[in-house]
Amino acid sequence: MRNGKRIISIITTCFMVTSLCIISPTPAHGASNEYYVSVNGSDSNNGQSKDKPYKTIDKALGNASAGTTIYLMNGTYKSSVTYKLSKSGTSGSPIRIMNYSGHKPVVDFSSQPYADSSRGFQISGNYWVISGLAIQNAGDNGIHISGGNNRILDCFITKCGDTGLQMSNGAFNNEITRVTSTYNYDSKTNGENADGFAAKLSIGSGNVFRNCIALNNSDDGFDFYSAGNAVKLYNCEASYNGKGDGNGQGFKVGGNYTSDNHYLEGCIAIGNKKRGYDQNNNTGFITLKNCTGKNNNINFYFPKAPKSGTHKFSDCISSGGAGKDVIVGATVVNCSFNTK
Ligand SMILES: [Ca+2]
Ligand SMILES: [Ca+2]
Ligand SMILES: [Ca+2]
Repeated sequence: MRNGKRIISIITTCFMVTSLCIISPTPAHGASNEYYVSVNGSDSNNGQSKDKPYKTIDKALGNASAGTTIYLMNGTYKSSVTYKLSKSGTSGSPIRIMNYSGHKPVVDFSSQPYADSSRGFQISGNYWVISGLAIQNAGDNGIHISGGNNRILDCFITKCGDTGLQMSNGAFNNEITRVTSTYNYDSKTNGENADGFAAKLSIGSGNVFRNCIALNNSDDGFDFYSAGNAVKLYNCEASYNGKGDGNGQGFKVGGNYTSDNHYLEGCIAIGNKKRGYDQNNNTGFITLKNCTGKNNNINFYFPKAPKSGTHKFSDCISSGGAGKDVIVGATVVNCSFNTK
C-alpha cells in the first residue's frame, strides 16, 4: 500500500504541476514580439493579433527588435521605398518577416524608380529571416544583402530591374534556401546586368545557396564575379538565362581574376544562352560534384588551370550543347564531358 500511496502522490503532484501550467499566464497570442500586417489593417491598431493588424510593413519594422516576428497576411503590399533592414537580431533571436501560415503575401515595388538605389529589401544588418514572400518589380535588386547571418527561405523573386537577390560589400554567412529568382531584367541596359542570384563584388565567407532556382533571367543564373571568397551551392538550378545583351551563363563561377574556391554539388544548368558552368577567369579551383549541364551553348567551360591545385570534377554529366566542353587543370572522376 505504501507503494500505491506513493504512486498516487506522484500522480497528484504531476496533475497539480500540469494544472499550474494550464492556468499560469502563457504569453498571449501576439505578444509584443509578434506583429501582424494586413492590407486591410490599420497602423493605428496595436498590430499584435491577426484581428488587429497593422496596414504597413514599415509600421511593423519600426517596432521590430531582436526576437520580433512580423507576419504578413494575404494581399499585395506596395512600396515605393526600400525596406532598409539595418537593425540586427541575434543568433538566438533573429528578426523575422514571414508569411502568416498558409498565406501568400506579395511585396510589390513597381512604383519605385528604375535606379540602382531602388532595392526592395536592403539588409545591412545581421540575423534577419525573410521567408514565404513573393517580391517583385523592384527598381534594382529584389533583395540586397551586405550584412551577415541572414536567412532567406521559400521566397519567389521576379521582374526586378537588376539581379533578383544579390550579396555584395562583405556579406557573410548568409544562407539562401528554396528561393526562385526569375524574369529579372535590366531594361535600360538591355539585360546585361540582371542575374537570378549574385554573390559578387567582394563578399565575405560562409555564404550558401541551397535548392535555389534561377530561371529566365536576362544576364546570368548565378554570378560570382570578383567574389573574393568561396560560395557553396547545393542542388541549385540555372536554366534558360541570357536575353538581350545578357551574358547568359548558368553558373558564372568567377571573374576579375580573384581566387575563389567555389563548391557546387548536385546542381543543374539547362539551356543557358552561353555556358552552363563558366570559369570566367577565376584563378582558384572549382569543385563540381554530381553536376549536370544540358543543352547550353557549351555545358562546361574551364579553359585555365587554377593557380595552385586542380579543379575537382566528379560524377558530372554533359549532355547536348552546340560546342564542346573545355576542361583544363582538373582532376576528373567519373564524368561524361564532351571534350573530343
Ligand atoms: Ca542596377
Ligand atoms: Ca553581364
Ligand atoms: Ca552577371
